[in-house]
Amino acid sequence: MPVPSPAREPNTNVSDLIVGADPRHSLDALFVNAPLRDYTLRPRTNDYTLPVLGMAYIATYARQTGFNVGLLDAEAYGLGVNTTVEIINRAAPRWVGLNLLAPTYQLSARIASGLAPSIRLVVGGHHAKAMPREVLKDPRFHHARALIIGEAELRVAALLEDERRRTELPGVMWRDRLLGTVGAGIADRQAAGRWTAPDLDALPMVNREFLPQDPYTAEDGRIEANVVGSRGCPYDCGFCGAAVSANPDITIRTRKPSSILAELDHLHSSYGVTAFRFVDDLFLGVERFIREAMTAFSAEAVGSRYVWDATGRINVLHRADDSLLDTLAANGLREVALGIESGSDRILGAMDKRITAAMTLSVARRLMERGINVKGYFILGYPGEQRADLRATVAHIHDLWALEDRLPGRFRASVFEFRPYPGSPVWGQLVREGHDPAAMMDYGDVDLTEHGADEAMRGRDEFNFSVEIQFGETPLAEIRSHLAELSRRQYDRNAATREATA
Ligand code: B12
Ligand code: SF4
Repeated sequence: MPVPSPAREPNTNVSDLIVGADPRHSLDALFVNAPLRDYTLRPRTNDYTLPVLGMAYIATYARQTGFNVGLLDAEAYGLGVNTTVEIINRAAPRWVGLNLLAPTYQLSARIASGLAPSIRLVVGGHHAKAMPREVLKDPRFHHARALIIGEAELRVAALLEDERRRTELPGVMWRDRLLGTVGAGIADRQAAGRWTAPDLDALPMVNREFLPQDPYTAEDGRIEANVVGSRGCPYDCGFCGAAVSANPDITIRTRKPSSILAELDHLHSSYGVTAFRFVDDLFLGVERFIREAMTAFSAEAVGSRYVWDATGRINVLHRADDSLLDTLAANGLREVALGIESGSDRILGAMDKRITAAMTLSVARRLMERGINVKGYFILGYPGEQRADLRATVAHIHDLWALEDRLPGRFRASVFEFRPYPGSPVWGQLVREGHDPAAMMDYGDVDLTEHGADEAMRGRDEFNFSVEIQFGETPLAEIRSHLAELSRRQYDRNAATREATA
C-alpha cells in the first residue's frame, strides 16, 4: 500500500495541531478524532491515515452556520491520550465532539474523562449508534450533553446554537444527571428526515482546512484527495458496521453527479488534485447510479484529466456489461476496492455477501484486463470458518495474484483477522450463541512482527488488533501466521512492481 506523505506538514507547536479554527476568537467547538492507540506508550509506525471526513463535514457545516470550530486529529498526528486531553483543555472550547468507533472507544472514553468540567461534550459515530445506552451509562462520559445517532451536521449546529434544542432533535439522546434516566429528543415526523438525512447536494463541500492530511502528495507525485459520493449501503454483510440492518436511521442516497464533479474540479483548482478516492461505504453499488455518473463523467472528459479509486460490489460489476466497464476505464477509474472476503462459497453465504468465489475471479479478470486495479479485502477467522474454508481463501488470493501476473491491471490483497463490531449483523448472532459482549469489545494490539513480517506490517500497524477469541476452527496463532505470510508476500509483490516501473 502506498504511504503518502502529508501535503501540509504538521506544525511542531502542539496548539497549532488544531486546524480550521480562527485563533483570534474563542472556540465554539473542537471535534476530536481519538488516536487508534495511545501513542505515548508506543510511537506510530506509519505516517498516513484516511481523513475524518464525517467530522470535517460537521465542522464545515457548523462554520457555515457561524460558529468558530476546529478539528484535532490525534490519529493523524500520532498523539497520546494525555497530550490530546492537554491540547483540548488548553484550547478551552465550549463544546468537544468525539467520534466513537468500536476499537477506539476506550481511548475516547479516557479523553472524555479528562476534559475540564466547563466543557460540554457531544458524541456520535458508529459505536454511539450501536450502543447508545451503554455509552451514556459509562461514568467517563458524564460530560456528555448529547449523543447523536447518525448523520450529525444539522443537529450539531442546532446544539451549538442552544443546548436546550436537544429536546426537539430526533435521534439525540442524553442522560439526565439528577434522575439517571435517558432522555431523547422528539421531532415532529415531517421534520425528522430533514435533521437526520440532509440533502447531500445542499450540504457545503468539505472544507479541507479541517483535514490536516488531505489533500496529500502520493508516492507517484500526484496530489490526491478523499471524497464521499454517497451515504449508506443497501447490503447486509454480516461483519460490517455499515450494513443496512445496523443503520436503520440512514436513508441511502447518492450525490448528483454534477455536485460530485464540482467538488473534484474545486479540489483541482484549489490544491492541484488530480487523483480522488471515493471512500463511501459503496460507491459503485447500483448500476443505475453508475450509468448516470459515467454519462456525466464522459461529458466532462474526466478520464483525460483525473484518475479515481472507488469502493465497488462484485455482484453489481458482474452484471455490468463490457461497455460499462470500458466506460469506467475510459473515465479514469484507477482502482476498485472490493469486499472479496473469502474463497469459500460456504463462508460467503454465511456472511450474506451475495457473491461467489467464481464471480470474483471473473470480475477481477474483466477489470484488470482493462487496466483497472483491484484491491481486495479479505477476512480470516470468520465465525464458523473451517480450516478448508481458510485454505480456500489463501488459494483464492494466490489465484488473483496469478491473474494479475498476466493482465495489465494490478491486484493487491488486504487481509484482516475477523473481529466483531457491535451493531454489525453477526454481533447479535454471536451474543445469542453465548459470547460475552464485553470480551468481544476487548480489542488489543497484535504484533505480527514476531512472524517475520516487520517491514510488511509497518504500514498496516493500525489494522492489527484482535479480541483474542477464536471464532472459527483455526486457532488464532495459525490465522496470524497466514496473515503475516500473505502481508509479507503482498509487500514483496508491491516492491517488485515498484522496481519494475521505476
Ligand atoms: C474513511 C473511513 C475510515 C478512516 C477515517 C475514520 C473516521 N474516524 O471517520 C480511517 C482509515 C482512519 C478509518 C479507520 C478505522 N475505521 Co473506518 N471507515 C471509514 C469509512 C470507509 C468512511 C467514513 C466516512 O468518511 N464516511 C462518510 C461520513 C460522511 O460519514 P461518517 O464518517 O459516518 O460521519 C457521519 C456520522 O457518523 C456522524 N459522526 C461522525 N463523527 C461524528 C462526531 C460527532 C461528535 C458526532 C455528533 C457525529 C459524528 O456524522 C457524520 C456526518 O454525517 C467507514 C465506512 C462508512 N462509509 O462509514 C469506515 C468505518 C467507519 N470504519 C470502521 C472501522 C472499524 C475502522 C477502524 C477500526 C479500522 C481498523 N483499524 O480496523 C479504524 C478506526 C479509527 C478511528 N479512530 O477513526 C467501521 C466502524 C465500525 C464500528 N462500529 O465502529 C466502518 C463503519 C467500516 C465498516 N464498514 O465496518 N476508517
Ligand atoms: S461490506 Fe460493503 S457491501 Fe457489505 S454491507 Fe458493508 S459497505 Fe455494504
